[in-house]
Amino acid sequence: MGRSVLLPLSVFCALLAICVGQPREPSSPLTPDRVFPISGSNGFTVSYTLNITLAYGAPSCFARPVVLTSGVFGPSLAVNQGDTLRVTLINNLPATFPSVTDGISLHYHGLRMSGPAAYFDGATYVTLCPVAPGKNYTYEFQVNDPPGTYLWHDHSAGFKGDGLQGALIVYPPRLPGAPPAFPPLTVQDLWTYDGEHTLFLEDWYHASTNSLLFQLNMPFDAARVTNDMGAWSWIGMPQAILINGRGFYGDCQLFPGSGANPVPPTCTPTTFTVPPGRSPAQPWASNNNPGCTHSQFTVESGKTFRLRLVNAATLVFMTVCFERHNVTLIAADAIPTVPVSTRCLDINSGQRLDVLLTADQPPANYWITVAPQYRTGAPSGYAVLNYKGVNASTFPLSPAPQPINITSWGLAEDSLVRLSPQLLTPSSNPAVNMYLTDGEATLTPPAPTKVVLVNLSQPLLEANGQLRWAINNVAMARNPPCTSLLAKLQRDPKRLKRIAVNASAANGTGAGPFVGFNYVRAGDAMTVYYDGISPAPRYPSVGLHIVENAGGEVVDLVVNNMAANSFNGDYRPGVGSTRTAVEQHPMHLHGHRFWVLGRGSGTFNASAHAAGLNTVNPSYRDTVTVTSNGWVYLRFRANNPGIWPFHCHLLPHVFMGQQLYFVEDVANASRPPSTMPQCPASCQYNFSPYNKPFLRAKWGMSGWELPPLN
Ligand SMILES: *[C@@H]1O[C@H](CO)[C@@H](O)[C@H](O)[C@H]1NC(C)=O
Ligand SMILES: *[C@@H]1O[C@H](CO)[C@@H](O)[C@H](O)[C@H]1NC(C)=O
Ligand SMILES: *[C@@H]1O[C@H](CO)[C@@H](O)[C@H](O)[C@H]1NC(C)=O
Ligand SMILES: *[C@@H]1O[C@H](CO)[C@@H](O)[C@H](O)[C@H]1NC(C)=O
Ligand SMILES: *[C@@H]1O[C@H](CO)[C@@H](O)[C@H](O)[C@H]1NC(C)=O
Ligand SMILES: *[C@@H]1O[C@H](CO)[C@@H](O)[C@H](O)[C@H]1NC(C)=O
Ligand SMILES: *[C@@H]1O[C@H](CO)[C@@H](O)[C@H](O)[C@H]1NC(C)=O
Ligand SMILES: *[C@@H]1O[C@H](CO)[C@@H](O)[C@H](O)[C@H]1NC(C)=O
Ligand SMILES: *[C@@H]1O[C@H](CO)[C@@H](O)[C@H](O)[C@H]1NC(C)=O
Ligand SMILES: CC(=O)N[C@H]1CO[C@H](CO)[C@@H](O)[C@@H]1O
Ligand SMILES: [Cu+2]
Repeated sequence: MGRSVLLPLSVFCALLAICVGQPREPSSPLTPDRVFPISGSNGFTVSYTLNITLAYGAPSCFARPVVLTSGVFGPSLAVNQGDTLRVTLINNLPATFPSVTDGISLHYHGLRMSGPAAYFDGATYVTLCPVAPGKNYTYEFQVNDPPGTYLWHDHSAGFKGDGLQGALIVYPPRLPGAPPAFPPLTVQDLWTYDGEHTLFLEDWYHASTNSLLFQLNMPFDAARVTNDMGAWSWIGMPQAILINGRGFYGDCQLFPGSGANPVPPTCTPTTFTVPPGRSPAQPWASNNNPGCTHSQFTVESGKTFRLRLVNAATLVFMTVCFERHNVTLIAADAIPTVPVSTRCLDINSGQRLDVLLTADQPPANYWITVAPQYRTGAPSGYAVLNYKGVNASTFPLSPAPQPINITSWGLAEDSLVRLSPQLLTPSSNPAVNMYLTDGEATLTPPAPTKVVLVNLSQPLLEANGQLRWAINNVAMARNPPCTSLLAKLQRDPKRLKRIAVNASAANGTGAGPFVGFNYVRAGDAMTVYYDGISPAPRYPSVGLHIVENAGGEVVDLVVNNMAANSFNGDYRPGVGSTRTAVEQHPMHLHGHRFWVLGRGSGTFNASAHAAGLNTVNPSYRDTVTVTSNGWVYLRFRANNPGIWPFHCHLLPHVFMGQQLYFVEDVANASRPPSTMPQCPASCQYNFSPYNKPFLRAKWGMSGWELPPLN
């Protein structure tokens, strides 16, 4: 019987005077650096109403349409462990905004979402249908996850790249029987610190995310471009890195190009052009916004602060550096680690790192630099670490650190991220036990019961010349089928297995026009490749890629990151054999945390690599980087009935098919919630042809940054 605290964001806006009110143009909807503590405890319900609207904002100093959440750009949500989180989502996006008819669906990244919560995990059509424009829906579930730093974001269309995301912080449980207090009295954490800041890191484009993503469906093979099909176009580099909703695009004058700062950061407003298709008549297509600024994080001399780093990027891998301050890593994806003292940390999209920073340098302003990695030409981000008493508006006296001189971690540094020893032996300490929420006495990896091997590649579909990302040669459309798959399988667990197509049946010859394109089995709207029923397809295929886990299995998941054209991945004579590129992927698993037993280069080879796996104190997290041409060896317990996507967290990559679903013990899944969002009459999946008639029909002539249609 919990008491309920209703916390509309607008109340916090009023209290803290940090949110924007009525959107105006040009305006700068800012993500405040704020983590608001919420009075809640076991048995408490914490409610948020998230009113999703479109406004004009200039987080990077360039005004464009942005998605706001109750008037705020990317607000943080917070609960105490054991609280029930109730989120009422109201979709007030205009029906003409690109892809908004696909609806909104919220994912709570890193949370286990077990039992009835499985339906609120947010991968559209896997768990629930999305919330259509003009509709609302309430997600409600208990949060029993380890205290730490998580994030929430849209998991339907591309809206998270337009601002529909924020940090999600789980605080320790409230002390049982403690009197009401604000902030609540909680179980003592493993660390003590004097204050905290959240650094929410994003990359930011000046065109809406869906208008960029949809061009990935046009033919990559130039020979397939017809009068009615535009050519494939990569989303390109972001225009800015945002730190708590503030970036430096157009502010190059802050970095004088000579003297103290010989190499200005990449921010080149002179080369910026109005995005294709955006009407020059739209008034916000202007360049500089003099009101914009950078984020500042104030610390007090001699005190220690917890910094919560969240990489919520669409694309960019980041290295975060602190000028003249080493920070101590204390947690990765919320799980406590062996402390590591370092000046810079690597953080990939979907990952979170918690660090302690002690303000032990002479009082001044210092740079916090976010350097992009693996994407030459991507911009960098800057914020200021400000000592209290020092004018926060002045820049540090030292030149801004140059991203080109900031190197990413190698595998050796990365292997320093290890489980804290406190979690490896049974304990009666409540501060330790609040991290042991996955049903185990310790976080020591158990012995495996099965191995799943998957290969990543980037095939070109012969049917239509589309470029895809595939796992075991299967590229998966993002939104199949047009209903809640989990509700369907809960009623009929064997359904997918019954309709599964033996993958070898979709292999083709490599010569015909339809190789690898939506081989549809009569009577069902999708192709299903069921791991274990047959070998992986010999030729690139499109369909559902399912791996079934029985309850209680311990799954070893080995991922090889292979050349683009592996597995007959490019049919073009001559050209195809040269398309051997690889790139890194941050792979995220829903509903679980996994042990990262090992990483290396090349493909995993048991006789060479098995002995080197760390089964003693590997990191335990939910998002891991698979390096270019590398492998990663993961282990997780299949103890969470539901359907759990395993996918790359780079939005264009998952859009192009880089995911599979673990169908786990669905016979033991909970029944669906009593109310579910209404599913659309028909669903348009992201592997549609996206020719000009389709685009016109989908968006009309709304003028929202469509590619030119002629
Ligand atoms: C949502 O925000 C819009 C725009 O500010 C406003 O018109 C509408 O009344 C809000 N809806 C709710 C339920 O608060
Ligand atoms: C949600 O939608 C229902 C049905 O249209 C409506 O009655 C209710 O007022 C809406 N709630 C909010 C918070 O907008
Ligand atoms: C600071 O971090 C660097 C690595 O970035 C490390 O080599 C050095 O030992 C650290 N210094 C201290 C005092 O821990
Ligand atoms: C702080 O610095 C800004 C920018 O240099 C300046 O405009 C402002 O006057 C300074 N404030 C104080 C209190 O010195
Ligand atoms: C970056 O590194 C290069 C070569 O190591 C050096 O010449 C240059 O001064 C460095 N630049 C900065 C801004 O530190
Ligand atoms: C993955 O690649 C490895 C190395 O080439 C190969 O041995 C294995 O058969 C492949 N697995 C699948 C499912 O394609
Ligand atoms: C797939 O192959 C297996 C073994 O060859 C066979 O038993 C099964 O009937 C096939 N399933 C389908 C759907 O073709
Ligand atoms: C795997 O490793 C063993 C032992 O190092 C080596 O003999 C073998 O050639 C390797 N296999 C492949 C496919 O590279
Ligand atoms: C459901 O879970 C129980 C125990 O948790 C297990 O014994 C049973 O096999 C599971 N059912 C299925 C269909 O996997
Ligand atoms: C659809 C198709 O071409 N299927 C072929 C896949 O490969 C097997 C074995 O080579 C053939 O028997 C199928 O006809
Ligand atoms: Cu990827």
